[in-house]
Amino acid sequence: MSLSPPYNQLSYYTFGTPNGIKPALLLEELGLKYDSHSVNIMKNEQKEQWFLDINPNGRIPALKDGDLRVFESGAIMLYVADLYDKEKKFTYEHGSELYYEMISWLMFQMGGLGPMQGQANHFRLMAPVYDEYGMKRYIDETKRLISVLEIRLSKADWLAGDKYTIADMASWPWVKGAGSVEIDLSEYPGVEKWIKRIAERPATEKAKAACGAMPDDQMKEMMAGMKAKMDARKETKKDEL
Ligand SMILES: N[C@@H](CCC(=O)N[C@@H](CS)C(=O)NCC(=O)O)C(=O)O
Repeated sequence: MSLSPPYNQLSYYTFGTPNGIKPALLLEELGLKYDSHSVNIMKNEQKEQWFLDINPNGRIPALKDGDLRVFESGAIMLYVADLYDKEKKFTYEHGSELYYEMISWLMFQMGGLGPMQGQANHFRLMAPVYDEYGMKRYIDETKRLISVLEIRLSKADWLAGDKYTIADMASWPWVKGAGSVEIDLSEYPGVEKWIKRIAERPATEKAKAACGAMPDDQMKEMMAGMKAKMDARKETKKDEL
C-alpha cells in the first residue's frame, strides 16, 4: 500500500437516503471499485461504536480508504474527486474559477438545502406533533432554495460550468424528492429537466442500488402513508410526545 492516499481500498458506509446516495453517484460515475456496506438507520446502526469510530457524528454516509476515514457527504465527494478523478471529469482544477463556483454550490447544498429540506421532511412526515409553523417554515425555505437553483438551471444544464459535477450530485437526491413535502416541481421547469437529465444516467441507477434505495413508487407510497398519519394527528390533536 502506498504511504499517502489514494490507497485504492474504498469502503463506503451508506443507506438509501439522499445523503447516502450523493457520494455513491460519484463512485459509480467514476466506475471505481468499492465495497458498499449498508448501515441501517432504521435500526440505529449508525450509533454503534464500530461506526462512531468511522464517523463520530453517528450519521451516514462515511468512507474508508485503507485506514483513512472521511465523514460528511460533501467531504467524501471532495476526497473522491480530488484523489480519484484525475481527469477532472466531475470536478475542476484546484484554484480555478470554476472550482470555486462548484464548491459554492456544494456548500449551498451542505449548509442550506440538505438541512432545511431535512427539517421540512421531519415536520411534514415524522414529527410526533402536528406543527403547522414548523412545516411552513421549512417547506417555504426549501422552496426558496429550489428557486435559487432554478435561477441557474433555467439557463444552464449544470450548476457549475458546462459539465455534471459533484455540485449537481449533492443536490439531486434531495431536490428530486421534494414532492414528498408537497413541493410542486413543475413550478421550477429548469430544475425539473435537470432532475430528469441526471436520473437518466446509467450510473444514477447503479448508485441508488448500491445504497439499497427503495424504488421511487414504493417510496411515494411510504411517504403518502406518513403524510396520512400526520394529517390524522391534526384531526385528533393526539401528539405522541
Ligand atoms: N451533514 C451530514 C448529514 C448526514 C445525515 O443527516 N444522515 C442521515 C441520513 S440522510 C442519518 O444518518 N440519519 C440518522 C441519524 O440522524 O441518526 C452529511 O451530509 O453527511
